[in-house]
Amino acid sequence: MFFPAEASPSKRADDPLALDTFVCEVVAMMRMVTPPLAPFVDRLPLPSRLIATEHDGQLTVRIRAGEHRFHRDLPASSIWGFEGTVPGPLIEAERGQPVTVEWRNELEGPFPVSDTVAPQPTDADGVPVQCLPGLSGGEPERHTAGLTGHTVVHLHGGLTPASYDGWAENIFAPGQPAVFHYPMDQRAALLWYHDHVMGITKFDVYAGLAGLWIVREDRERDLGLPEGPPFEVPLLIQDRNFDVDEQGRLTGRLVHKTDPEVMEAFAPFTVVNGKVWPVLDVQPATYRLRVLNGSNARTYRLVLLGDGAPELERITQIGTDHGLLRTPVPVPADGLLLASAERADLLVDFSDLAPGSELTVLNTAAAPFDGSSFPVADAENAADLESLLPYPQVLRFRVVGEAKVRRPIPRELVTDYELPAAEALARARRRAIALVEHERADEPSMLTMRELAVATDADGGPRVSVIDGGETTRYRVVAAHFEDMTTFFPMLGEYEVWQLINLTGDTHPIHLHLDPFQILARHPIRYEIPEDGIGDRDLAATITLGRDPDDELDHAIDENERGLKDTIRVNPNEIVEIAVRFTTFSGRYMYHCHILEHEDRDMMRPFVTMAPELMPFMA
Ligand SMILES: [Cu+2]
Repeated sequence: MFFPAEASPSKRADDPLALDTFVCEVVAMMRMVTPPLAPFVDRLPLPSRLIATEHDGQLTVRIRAGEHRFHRDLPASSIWGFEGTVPGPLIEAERGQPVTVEWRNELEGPFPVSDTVAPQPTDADGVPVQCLPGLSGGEPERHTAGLTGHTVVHLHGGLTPASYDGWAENIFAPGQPAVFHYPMDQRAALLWYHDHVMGITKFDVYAGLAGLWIVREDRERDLGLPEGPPFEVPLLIQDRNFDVDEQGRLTGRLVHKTDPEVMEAFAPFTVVNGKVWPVLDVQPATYRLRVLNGSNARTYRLVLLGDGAPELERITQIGTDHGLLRTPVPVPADGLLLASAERADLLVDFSDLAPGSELTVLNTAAAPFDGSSFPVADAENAADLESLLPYPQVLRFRVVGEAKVRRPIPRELVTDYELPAAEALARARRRAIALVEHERADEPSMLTMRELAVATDADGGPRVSVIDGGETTRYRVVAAHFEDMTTFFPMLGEYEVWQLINLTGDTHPIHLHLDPFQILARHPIRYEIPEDGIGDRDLAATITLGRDPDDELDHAIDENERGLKDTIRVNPNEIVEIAVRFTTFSGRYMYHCHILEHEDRDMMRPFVTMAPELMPFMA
């Protein structure tokens, strides 16, 4: 039985009103604990493989409408997908061997997702509407229904020339040709490709426009790491919701639902490689799992349980966003955190397990995610409606067969990166970006980035003051919205330090296009924003380095974050410092929050990478 922590009967017994509320909550929970779909009955599907070297590096991927069954007991859903499938094909490339993809847009309407804003955040029983299927009284948004299939493809994690990076405004209507060249001059890693259209990425990705892309190289083969089936398994994790008919039966139609209090869509059903709560038969052996969180907004904290007890020690993490870590690391003690767009390369040891053994992956992360922890020992009780986590189930492994193949895990994986030297950082250009939520009357908040520049005494207007011990730095806002003037012109080959200052209550996964970066620090902060301190362009705030006494987050850097990252979680009450260096391509790129509802509502900004020789000619 899952009781929400605050609904314990003992707290309420002497207060009849509270007892009423408690009974309601229990009734609501009872309704929720039996999922409307049976978990762990569908086999985990594996995406079809498209191996670039088998096609001389020349690929054609059709982008088209299709039908997809998310669960054996659901009717087929209409989707938009690469090759008409969910997820799209798994593209496999070799380091140093360029790949050309003709992204052939053959989309046709109608748009396959019902988008709605429910009129109330909870239903009559007090259940948050985002935990429930159906439109919850919301009207289908007509502008979304009218989408006709404009798209542009971004290869997330790709070191791609700007012309082929999928700039959000350079879009292709159905029938318009898009041939993109990917040099693949980059480390082996799990990348992913997805739609990136300005303002509607949240709908197009939700409709199905996402797929995995693996870059391979001999260095990994030399380490004896599993490659391909059956021992290497890609896992694309997303959350989805579906409509219901008048009898309350699930229809299979995809629903993107937000509500007046939560502008992100957190859907109740977890889908892995396109199936709700699937099961994978595994041999007693070591498996390599290539995991991506491809959800719009949901963060997962993945926990592995056998017989109800955590078995995280079976998992060794060997890689992150841009490939292998220097050495293998255990996953964090309370589970593997993956915010939207983060990846993990995992070795999981099933070799000592008897046939018939089962291990279950659960999610313990609340939504919206704010960095809060959840005890791993309590993972079976993670279901919590208020946390928009009605069903923690993700995936089950079932052991079959007798063969035992345990692979030794190399103690050293790679040596091709290290933290930049202190002297390079000391002379590095520093940039500061505040993440703010601008509340608006009668419409959803705008999540924005405020690019900051050090203010001089002559500058008027509001200020952002950052107090570090006895030293105060004062900033002014130089850019607020996506279409504002570009202010970041990093020079190729030179390190910069970017400070991401979170002045909101949520964790934001911040993604930089092009080269990977490394995390340097997470500094706890406390801050004050005066009333009306967040205007359309302005920002006034006083930020003090040091922990707020009420702040329960540890602001630690996890071991698995010390690799080459392209997406980093910036928690509430913290400044994340990253070392950024662009190395290859000059051009206009973007950085943004990877919560798609945030990215589409202005949490995105451009930067232009510059060849140093051209700088003298910049006006
Ligand atoms: Cu965000």
